[in-house]
Amino acid sequence: MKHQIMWWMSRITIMLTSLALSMTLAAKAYAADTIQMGSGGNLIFEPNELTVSVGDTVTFVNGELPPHNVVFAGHDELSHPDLAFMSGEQFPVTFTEAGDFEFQCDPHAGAGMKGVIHVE
Ligand SMILES: [Cu+2]
Repeated sequence: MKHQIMWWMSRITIMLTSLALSMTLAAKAYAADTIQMGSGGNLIFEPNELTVSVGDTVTFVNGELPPHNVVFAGHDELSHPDLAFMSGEQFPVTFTEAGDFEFQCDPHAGAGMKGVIHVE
C-alpha cells in the first residue's frame, strides 16, 4: 500500500513538472512573437520594436482602446487594414524576406501608434 502511494506521488510529480515546463516554453514562444495593440491604457504597440527571423510569424493581438489596424508601409501583402473592434482579435503576419518593416495603426498613427519589425 505504501509503495503504491509513493508510485502515484512520483507519477504526479513527473506529470506536473512536465506540464509546468511545457507551459513555460509555450508562454515564452507566445510572448516573443506577439504584439499587443493598445496596452496599459495607451495608444501603442507593445512592444513597438521586434526582431524575428525569416519565416517567423508575428501575431498582432487587439488590446485596449480599439479600433486598431496594422498597415505596413509599402507592403499591402503584410497589412491588415480592416479595423479590429473586439478585444482579443488577432492578425498573424508571416515574414518571408529580410528587412526592416515599419507599421502603424491608421486611426492612431498621429498619436504615435507605430512600430517596426526587423526580419533577419
Ligand atoms: Cu490603434
